[in-house]
Amino acid sequence: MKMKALLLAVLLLFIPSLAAAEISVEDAWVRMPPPVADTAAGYLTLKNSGEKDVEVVAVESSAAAKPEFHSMSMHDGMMHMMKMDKVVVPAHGELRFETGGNHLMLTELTGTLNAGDHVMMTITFSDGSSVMVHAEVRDMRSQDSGGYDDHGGSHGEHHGH
Ligand SMILES: [Cu+2]
Repeated sequence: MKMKALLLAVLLLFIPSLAAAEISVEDAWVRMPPPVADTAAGYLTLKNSGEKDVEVVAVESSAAAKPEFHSMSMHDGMMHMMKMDKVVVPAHGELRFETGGNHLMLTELTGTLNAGDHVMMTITFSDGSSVMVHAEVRDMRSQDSGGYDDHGGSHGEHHGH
């Protein structure tokens, strides 16, 4: 038994650390979409405590057929969003998806999302490891400032201040 334990300990020294072990997920939530919408925006921060950049290759969720990471940019005074081709969490750094900026887009929702629901997502990295994310659905209608916002045009009436 002792030999086995020793062997295992030696083997573990040579296993490269998986991306999933280096990544932590914080502040994950989804904006409650209006009832007729088939998309919802999600936000989260990915933190990388490792020595290497970590690339996200896939995101999956039972709540949406096609979750995507979107970037926001300003062109000619208009906000545009695009699917991100590369999603990289820098070594000893973080990647934020937050309101008014880059975001997670749950497209082709599979059902309705209500405040307090939990959306489960799986984020997979280029080494094949993955993390589970629980994002709570929040009703932000009373807090929307009415400024430009991801999908501002598609999320119903604004209750401005
Ligand atoms: Cu988007």
